[in-house]
Amino acid sequence: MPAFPEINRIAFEGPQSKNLLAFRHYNADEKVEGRSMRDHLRFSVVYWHTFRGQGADPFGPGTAVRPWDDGSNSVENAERRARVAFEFIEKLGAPFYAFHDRDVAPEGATLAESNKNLDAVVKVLLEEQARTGIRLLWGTANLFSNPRFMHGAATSPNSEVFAFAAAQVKKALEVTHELGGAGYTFWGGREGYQNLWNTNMPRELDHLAQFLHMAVDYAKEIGFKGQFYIEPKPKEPTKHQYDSDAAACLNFLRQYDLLDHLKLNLETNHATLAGHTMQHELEVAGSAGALGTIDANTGDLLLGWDTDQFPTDIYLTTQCMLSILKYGGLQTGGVNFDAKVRRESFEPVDLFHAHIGGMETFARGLKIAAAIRADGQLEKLLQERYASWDSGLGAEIEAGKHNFGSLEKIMLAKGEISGNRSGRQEMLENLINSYL
Ligand code: XLS
Ligand code: NI
Ligand code: NI
Repeated sequence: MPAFPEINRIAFEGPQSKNLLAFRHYNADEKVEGRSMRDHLRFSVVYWHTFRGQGADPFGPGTAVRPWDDGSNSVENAERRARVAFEFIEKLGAPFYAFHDRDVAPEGATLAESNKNLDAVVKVLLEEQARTGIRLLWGTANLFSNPRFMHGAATSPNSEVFAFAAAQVKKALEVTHELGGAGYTFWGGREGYQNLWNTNMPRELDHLAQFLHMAVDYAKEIGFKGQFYIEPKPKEPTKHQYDSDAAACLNFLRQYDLLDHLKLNLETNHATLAGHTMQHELEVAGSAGALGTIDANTGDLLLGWDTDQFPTDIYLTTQCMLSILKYGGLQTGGVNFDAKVRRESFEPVDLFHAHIGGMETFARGLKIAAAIRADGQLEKLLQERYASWDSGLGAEIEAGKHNFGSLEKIMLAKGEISGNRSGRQEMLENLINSYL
């Protein structure tokens, strides 16, 4: 029996449509800059929010109505839920999904039992992938919910916790490989500290790096060729997470010789929690050649935590897509909706409205970004701003033909610079608005 009997495959009906269960802008086959929107955006649905989120908050229990879910921790319930997940993703028309090991299958009393539960559900996932053609964007292991991870996983002061986490990631990698996953993500849920008086930071960082190297080695061993990602987030649940932002992650990866093996999975709400914009994070990752994939959501700037709302702001998605296109587009990565419906949107159909909104907002961002690029005015103005580096003194400096002594000589002779140009910030902001 279908879980969403009254909903058909969400169709592209064009900008004139008034149907709120249709796409007006996301037309999967339409080409933008020579690539289909499907391939540019590589939309992905997350299992944890969409199929496990109940809408609970610190002040009250979940509100979500999910008739297919009996609320039990049985493998049977998990298998049924997996079929429903694929019905949803197929009707939505998203080509990918992502999950944590413990989202899809219940944790058992022992590691062996947990692995067995996971294998049972993975069988269903394999069948559903084959039936629908939907693929796994990335897998990951939940190393933060179970109380054993209270002090962290790879950064726990308890070496047995490190070992348990290693065993769990080993299995998650095998499963991701079996499902043909395009990637594997590490989000350091509790890899940080609550209190520096009880924390040996350098030792914890060494352990985290060792852990990631073990993962890279094991991927090689089993022939998993998917892309590894590290997902920055500054805090929550810990007071400080080591992977706090793109720059901190890059520094860590470089220090521990991991830069060749991991790219970044950037999430909008994590960027804002870190005091940055998503555009900033994309530029930091992109300029280092480490822009891998994005967790598409948005926070509420009036609230101080990770609200993980669906993106609805076209200005934001335009910025995202401009940076993504600039750095060569998404390859192994995708636009992964790490987002949840709010507690008051408790009906199954709200899951469709939420995802349709996110997809539409990104589709518009993509088209606007492509229009900005095609027009070329922004690029031209940017080039002009740096024109002093294109010839004469600037070109000589870039070519390494100068030192402090030679530059001092030039400036002593000139006495003062010839003058600066306006940054034209308001004009550029107006220019961007003219495309929206
Ligand atoms: C939590 C993170 C998490 C990761 C996957 O804030 O966004 O959901 O994406 O572990
Ligand atoms: Ni995320
Ligand atoms: Ni998040």
